[in-house]
Amino acid sequence: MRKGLTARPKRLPAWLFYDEAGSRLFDAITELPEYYLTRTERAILKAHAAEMIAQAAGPQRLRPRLRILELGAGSADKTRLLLKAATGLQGAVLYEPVDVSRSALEAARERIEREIPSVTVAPRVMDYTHGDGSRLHLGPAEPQERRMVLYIGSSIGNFEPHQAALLLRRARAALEVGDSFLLGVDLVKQEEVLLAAYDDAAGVTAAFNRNVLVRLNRELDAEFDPEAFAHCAVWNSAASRIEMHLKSRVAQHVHLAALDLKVTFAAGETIHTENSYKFTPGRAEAFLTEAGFRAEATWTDPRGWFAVCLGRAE
Ligand code: AVJ
Repeated sequence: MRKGLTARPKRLPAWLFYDEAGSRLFDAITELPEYYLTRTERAILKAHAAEMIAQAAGPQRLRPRLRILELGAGSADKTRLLLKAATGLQGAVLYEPVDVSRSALEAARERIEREIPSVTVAPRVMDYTHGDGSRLHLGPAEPQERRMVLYIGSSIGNFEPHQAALLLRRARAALEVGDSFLLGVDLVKQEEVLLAAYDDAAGVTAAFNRNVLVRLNRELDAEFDPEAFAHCAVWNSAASRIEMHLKSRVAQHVHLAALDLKVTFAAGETIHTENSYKFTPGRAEAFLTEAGFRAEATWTDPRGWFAVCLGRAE
């Protein structure tokens, strides 16, 4: 936090959003009329879950048992569509949701085991995003099993392209030939649509953005006045990303007692809080290919707003 708040321009990491209040605000965002991402991806999964599962399992005569692991599972709401399809194909399913939030995982486990009794949920509290270059430990699979890794929700859009590439390579290194990786990405579209999704009329995304200041107040004894910062969403077309910033409405000093730090803001100065990369068609497939997967299939919605791609470890 010290590094980011003393940098120019100032910045904070995007994982900071997801404390308990922030996770609740994010869930509220997914239901906003402007936030098309979740709704669109859910419709794609609803229409094609059985196909996705069958494709991951491979040709009928070779069909191994799928073991499904999800990176950044959160509340795993959309995942239930895939799990239901998997139970339709093979009966019992082992599902391993990975997330940094223990509370989200426990809620997901409780709900899934109640709603789909043939799924066994084995949650793993783990930060899969760090440990550059180090191995991703997925644990052993049984010899007759094939892994399917889910990375949906366009979570990969929060990474810089080189970090996204590294994460996919780490995932590939943790898999065996024949395993698969399902990647969900948000696509480039009209600027007005993108901007509205990150600056909704009800102000939920603004509250989500300002919540990082509320969190710093609580966890680092800081004295931010969240209302002294305006929520800004910007489309950076050169970088193909939506950026979120907090813009100081006035010149001010903010003290962070736990860091023994006083941060100075000029009027209009910003803190960069998030990048959300948007992909052109074919880009997600290229990422998978560069990481050692064969891009086998892509499913999209009628408007072409979101894509779900299946990569096979080669
Ligand atoms: C969870 C990273 C997919 O980038 O759309 C939502 C987070 N930020 N509104 C996204 C987010 C602002 C979201 N991801």
